[in-house]
Amino acid sequence: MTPNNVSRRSFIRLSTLSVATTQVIAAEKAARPVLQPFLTPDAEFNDVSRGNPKPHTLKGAAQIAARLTPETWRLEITSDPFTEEPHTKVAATLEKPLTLEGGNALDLPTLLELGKKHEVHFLKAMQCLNIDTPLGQGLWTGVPLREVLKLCGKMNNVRRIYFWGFHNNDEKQVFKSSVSYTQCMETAPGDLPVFLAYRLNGEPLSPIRGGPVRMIVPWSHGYKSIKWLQHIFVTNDARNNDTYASGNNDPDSFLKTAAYVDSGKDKIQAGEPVFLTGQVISGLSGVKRVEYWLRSVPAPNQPKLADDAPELIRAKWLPCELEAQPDWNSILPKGVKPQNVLAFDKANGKPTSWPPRYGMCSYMAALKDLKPGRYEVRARSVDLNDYVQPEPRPSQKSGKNSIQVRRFEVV
Ligand SMILES: Nc1nc2c(c(=O)[nH]1)N[C@H]1C(S)=C(S)[C@@H](COP(=O)(O)O)O[C@H]1N2
Ligand SMILES: [Mo]
Repeated sequence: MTPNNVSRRSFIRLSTLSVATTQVIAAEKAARPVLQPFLTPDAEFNDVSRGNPKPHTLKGAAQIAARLTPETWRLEITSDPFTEEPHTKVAATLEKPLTLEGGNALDLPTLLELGKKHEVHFLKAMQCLNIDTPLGQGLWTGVPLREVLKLCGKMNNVRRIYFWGFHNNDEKQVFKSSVSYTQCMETAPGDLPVFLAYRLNGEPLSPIRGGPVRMIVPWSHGYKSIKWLQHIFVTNDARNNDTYASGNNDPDSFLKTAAYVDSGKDKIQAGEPVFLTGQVISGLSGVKRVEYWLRSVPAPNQPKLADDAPELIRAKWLPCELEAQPDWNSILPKGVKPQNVLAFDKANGKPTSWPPRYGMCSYMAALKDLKPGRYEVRARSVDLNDYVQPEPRPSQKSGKNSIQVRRFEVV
């Protein structure tokens, strides 16, 4: 996939930028950087759904049979009888499993009722561990997993909690993920719980985004956020057997801090204003700044510089500007106060960091005084521990974060 999907770049939002507009020359005033919308409309997320047929394409009787309508949706919660020496001597148990067979599987009205007491709202950038474009960012609303598990009474000998969604009744299509018991039950101050989401940007979760109900694991790449959720399974097997583990990925990876570069025009008229734009995700280690490096390249097919090339490390990287925070009261869905969004300050109604924890925002830089010729521009993030992208985890198996580059020619 190429860096960034131009179809999503439909909003011109100079008004939210803190550019010193008085200083921009007349030519620059004519053109403005095009930024991604801060909240991605549901239909504009990039979709990486699996399944044959994909569950969200089911219609009518097939959708009802799959229990993927709000009326027919049911969630089962069961325990794993698994034991194995030497690590798993006893099996997990639930006092009151919820099953279709037992007639007590959880339905949507009951989940929404639970939401009246326990509802959480959280901004999250959805990003795949294997894709070099952020999929989108939403305000997700739902009920913490730990509150849902309480419906099953006492749990014993549970070390991991697995979840999966509708998979066409074909075991080969199961896509499952898990969190540890501790990750489900406890949340560090300022951190965020795993939850079952039923709304995105204030609207019921659509079929393509995983509705009626999807899991959201705030700190993780998308593979933990199971769509079309229908089954939760508690086990005493302490190993991580997520579907993504079989793809040689780190199945306990956290979102990585990384800057992503938007694509742009290949050819630019001399004198035309040029902006570098993109998005930066605030992963586990936060964002201190985003910086760019512009260089001229002699040949159109100049080989790509490695991310650890001495030239790149020694280069003069300049700061990019982060977009200003939006007006939260106008951007959040009706009825959601900024103070009530997790990771927002209760007193001032602003996120406790910018970009928000596990969220993203746009960045930009005006590239000035470009003479005719070929150029390359790169962006990289610097995290709150001063690690410069692609550090501290350059391995792609815990999330892509190679340094992205855009090439163009000034004619
Ligand atoms: N049931 C189910 N859930 C799933 C997947 C899937 O294939 N099936 N893919 C996961 C992966 S790998 C990612 S990156 C995200 C993508 O979420 P999106 O399609 O809403 O952008 O969904 C996750 N949830
Ligand atoms: Mo993914």
